[in-house]
Amino acid sequence: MFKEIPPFTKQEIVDVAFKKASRKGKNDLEKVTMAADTIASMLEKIIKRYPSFQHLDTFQRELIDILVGEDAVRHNLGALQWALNTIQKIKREYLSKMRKNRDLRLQLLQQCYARYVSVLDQVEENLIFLIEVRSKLVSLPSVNPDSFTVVLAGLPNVGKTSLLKELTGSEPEIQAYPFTTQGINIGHMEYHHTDIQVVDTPGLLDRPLSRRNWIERQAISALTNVADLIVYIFDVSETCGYSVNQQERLLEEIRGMGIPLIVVNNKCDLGESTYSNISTETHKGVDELREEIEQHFLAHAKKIRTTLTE
Ligand SMILES: Nc1nc2c(ncn2[C@@H]2O[C@H](COP(=O)(O)OP(=O)(O)O)[C@@H](O)[C@H]2O)c(=O)[nH]1
Ligand SMILES: [Mg+2]
Repeated sequence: MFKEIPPFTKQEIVDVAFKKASRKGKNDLEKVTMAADTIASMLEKIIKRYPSFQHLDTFQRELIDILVGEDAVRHNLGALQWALNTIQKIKREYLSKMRKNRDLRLQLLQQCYARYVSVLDQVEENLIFLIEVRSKLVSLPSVNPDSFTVVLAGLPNVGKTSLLKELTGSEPEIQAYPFTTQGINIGHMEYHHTDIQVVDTPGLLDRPLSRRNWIERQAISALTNVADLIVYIFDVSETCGYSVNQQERLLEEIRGMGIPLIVVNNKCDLGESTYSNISTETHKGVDELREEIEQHFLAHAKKIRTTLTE
């Protein structure tokens, strides 16, 4: 959807518009008209192809707001709309001048072109900003807002990615998440033909929140807003490189988010704990975990049905 936004720079617009006018405009009046209309239609394409925020799902909308700010996008699109209107006004002004002063037509044409360029100069920065926004939007992950969403959490190397593969039986689809270098991994579990989305978030729910900057906190908040269930993974064998104590502290933070939570101990082939024990290596406990997730899904689906029939 965001790919359809044309990444026009000021120079491109100038080149295309004047080339077209000089090739196709049969006289100076036509050239003034053609250049203006080409500029206007290129600006309009950018404005129109930006999706309106109300039509985006809340996850994407939140990400855009964190990344670039909804107001900033609106403001920059507004500048393009101003340029479009101003160019059309200049066009009408010069067409009328040219009709009155036949002898000065060539001079007026040059003056008019210079004014078009000067308007575009004034929105050059806005065009650059919008191209940057576009490139960020194109790489946004698409989490289906209608699916039940399970988010995996736990310190690095406890086995989140391994568990995602176990639960969803496939290589996860890695999508860019602009707040981490590693992206997020998304897999799908099916339950009676209904999609359950499992999301692994390297670099996000694997470190204490207290050490996060504002942007990262926002990114985590966007993610936890779509989470219907969190599976927190422990590694009491500590082969992940973190102590049980550190893992308990992160668990407490995640518990504080108030999202339904399942806690498991992975790598039980190396060490068992009082939490439900699983091992992605020996597959122990994985089916039971899948069933527990399905129970949460059913309870959630039931809740949705009761709210719908209320
Ligand atoms: N012994 C053992 N090793 C595991 C198990 N699950 C994962 N690992 C290993 O732990 C390491 C980290 O796993 P990974 O899934 O990448 O962890 P993540 O960083 O939380 O995504 C890898 O070397 C895995 O092979 C398990 O159940 N038992
Ligand atoms: Mg991983």
